[in-house]
Amino acid sequence: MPETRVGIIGVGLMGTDHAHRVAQRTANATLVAVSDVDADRAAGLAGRFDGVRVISDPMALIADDSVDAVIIASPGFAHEEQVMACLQHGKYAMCEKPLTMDSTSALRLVRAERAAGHPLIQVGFMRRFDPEYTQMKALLDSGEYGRTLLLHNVHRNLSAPGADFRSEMIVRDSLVHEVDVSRFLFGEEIVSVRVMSPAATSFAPRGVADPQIAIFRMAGGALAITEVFANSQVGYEVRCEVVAERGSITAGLTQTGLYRTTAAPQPPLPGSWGGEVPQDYRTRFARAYDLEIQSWIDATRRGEVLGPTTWDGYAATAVCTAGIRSLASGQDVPVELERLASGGCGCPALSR
Ligand code: ISE
Repeated sequence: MPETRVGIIGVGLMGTDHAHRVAQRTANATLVAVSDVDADRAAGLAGRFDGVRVISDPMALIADDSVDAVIIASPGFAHEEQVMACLQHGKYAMCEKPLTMDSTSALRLVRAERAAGHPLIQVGFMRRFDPEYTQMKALLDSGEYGRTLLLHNVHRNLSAPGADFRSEMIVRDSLVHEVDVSRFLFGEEIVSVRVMSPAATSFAPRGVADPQIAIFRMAGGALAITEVFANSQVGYEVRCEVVAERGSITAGLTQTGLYRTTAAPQPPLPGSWGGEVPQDYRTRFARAYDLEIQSWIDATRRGEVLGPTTWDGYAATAVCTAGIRSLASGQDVPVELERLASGGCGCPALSR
């Protein structure tokens, strides 16, 4: 079987990272085309590889006969139209989160995929592919830890990607990962959400609620608590601790790469120990992204979608839509999920 020919839409930080991944370390895949609103950026990236074309119109890239499968790494507001086009052309796609900007548009995609009768879309919740999160899920599912009671998540970024990264974006673009982690680990939907904001850091733009604390109530009654902090100034820190009846499991403790030194640069104490904090998600989750894209290619070649589905993308978006309302009101907000009959696109409500 020939290699799967991949086109990438949006070659900012994540799309560029995926381009290198597909071109250099994904088996059975070839990067053939890229598209970006910034034509120079697309051309500069394409020039780094042999045989990669720039197709400036993303719709033309999706329709192109030389493209078998598409990675959508454009901004969230462009996703609905681009995912819809992939469905219309019968192309497999890996769409970065958030699936869309609100639950109504995400539901349109779930319905369109089901109407097409065949699952085609995976959503880019890469934490599900991180070896520690995978192991945590397997341990919880083994039953040996008893019922899961609580989840504590920490999600810190060095600094927000831009001044337009407002309070709602922190929910929709950052917290959405822990929404998916909570659904994935518990294997349940989130029924209500409260998002609170302590006094904001002076490093956030005026009026931006940063950090935030989110509390999700799971369908079975458990709670998941997340600190999400866009401008922590330190680096990219993502940890998850799950508390069950017979023990706890933690992912993301940075215990590798520790140094002991008499000359630690910061703080300048003689004799200290520590380690490096990754500066962003591309480093912290490098392995998870590799496994995610390889798994997506492998599944695509078998004619399947194995990772997070449009339903997962829709459910996460619905929680974020409720979370944004809660941020404004300070109240618990129920999550409204459409009751769809299972089947149709063949995706279970909760995948993997
Ligand atoms: C970014 O878009 C990501 O998806 C990262 O994983 C997340 O940590 C970050 O906060 C988002 O801005």
